[in-house]
Amino acid sequence: MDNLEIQSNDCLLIIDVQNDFCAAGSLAVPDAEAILPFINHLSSQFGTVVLTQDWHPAGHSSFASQHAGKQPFEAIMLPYGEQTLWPDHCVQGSTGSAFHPELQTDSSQLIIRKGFRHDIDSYSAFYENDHTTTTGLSGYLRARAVNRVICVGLALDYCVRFSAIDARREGFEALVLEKGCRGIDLNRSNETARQAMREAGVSLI
Ligand code: VGL
Ligand code: ZN
Repeated sequence: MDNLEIQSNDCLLIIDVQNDFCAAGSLAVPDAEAILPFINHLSSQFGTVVLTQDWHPAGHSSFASQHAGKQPFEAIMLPYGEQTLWPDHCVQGSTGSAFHPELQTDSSQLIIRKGFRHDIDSYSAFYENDHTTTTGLSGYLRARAVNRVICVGLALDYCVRFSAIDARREGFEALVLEKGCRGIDLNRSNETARQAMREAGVSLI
């Protein structure tokens, strides 16, 4: 693959490739299925592969349906800061929360579920949106002597963005392979995300 030589202490982090973020899902990311062949080809080449799964209880606080008078994609203030509101999505155990049926999951060793606390959303694979509550992923990666985290998945401008930036914050090198990502792109958020990632020292390939 262009510009990337896979090393033994790399981790491939495959973010939220779930039905609800794909066509016919409740929070469909444009062109999401296009990333599947690329990700499947990549994952067979890494010694460490971690999947994340957005995993909300019904009635989660990030759902617009829980806030009177609010519509999806509006923002509100929660105790930990600003939170964008979403359509109900990735409810634990629902079809929408399952991995896309064409995602090859056999070569992964760990699934990090996130967003399972009713009152806190979690975009990043490392920290919930309060930027304090950890998912435990850094400890796992350190214990496996990982030093580079290579990110792909959905959505570029939310969960991929915050995961890659937190990987840097945790002292890992972080790369985002754009060919393996698609964004929601609310108010040009794809470009905002690219800028924020570059400023944090994430390499975009
Ligand atoms: C995501 C919005 C809400 C994502 C998850 O995976 O990027 N975006 N929940
Ligand atoms: Zn979510």
